[in-house]
Amino acid sequence: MQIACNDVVNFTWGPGVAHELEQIDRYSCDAKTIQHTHEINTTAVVAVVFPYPGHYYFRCDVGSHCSAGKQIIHIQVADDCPVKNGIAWTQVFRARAQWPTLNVPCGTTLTAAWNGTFNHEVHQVEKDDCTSKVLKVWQDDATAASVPISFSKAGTYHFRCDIPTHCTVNKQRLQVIASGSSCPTTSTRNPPPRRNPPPRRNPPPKKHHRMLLGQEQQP
Ligand SMILES: [Cu+2]
Repeated sequence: MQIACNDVVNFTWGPGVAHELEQIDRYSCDAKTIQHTHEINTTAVVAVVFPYPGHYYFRCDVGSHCSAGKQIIHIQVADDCPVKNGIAWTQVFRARAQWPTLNVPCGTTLTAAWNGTFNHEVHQVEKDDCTSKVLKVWQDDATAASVPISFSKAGTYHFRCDIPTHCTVNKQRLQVIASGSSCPTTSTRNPPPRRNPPPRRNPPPKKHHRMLLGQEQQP
């Protein structure tokens, strides 16, 4: 399915058989779940707005609904966004749509922006929910804002608006996964090999030696 940037897709089912909606990392019934978009329910209308170009995959994880029932979908979002890398809480007000998890390459800067009737916030939080601990306040209560958020390291990041009901009712939360070859590989990058200094008859005074070491560690 091909859609334009900022289009809203409504996933609907019921009443009757229970389904759920999970965003997955590739088009396969064995793929990894990256977001529980909607928990199991017999009736649902799940609106999802797509503010960032790329490929998105969803499936129903109930029984054999994916494998036998073919309840799996690939959504391609065109690169025609009015604001490049822009994400606006105002978009999720439409149809009370929620955002899918955005997969971005390291080095991406997303700009959370709004300007209008309602105040919003951008809080970076511990988990993809409405209650977990706030780790960083990018923007507090404001009618207008333009907040660039850069993703320089690989990882999973969670954001939400903490204005009452904006997360719980209006789905103002966002999960971003930064990955790819442009991510710094801090855990595997070894420091340059250090040669042993040649033996010295008279070592320099200790204070001086420490200063040299300090300079050596500068990048
Ligand atoms: Cu809000």
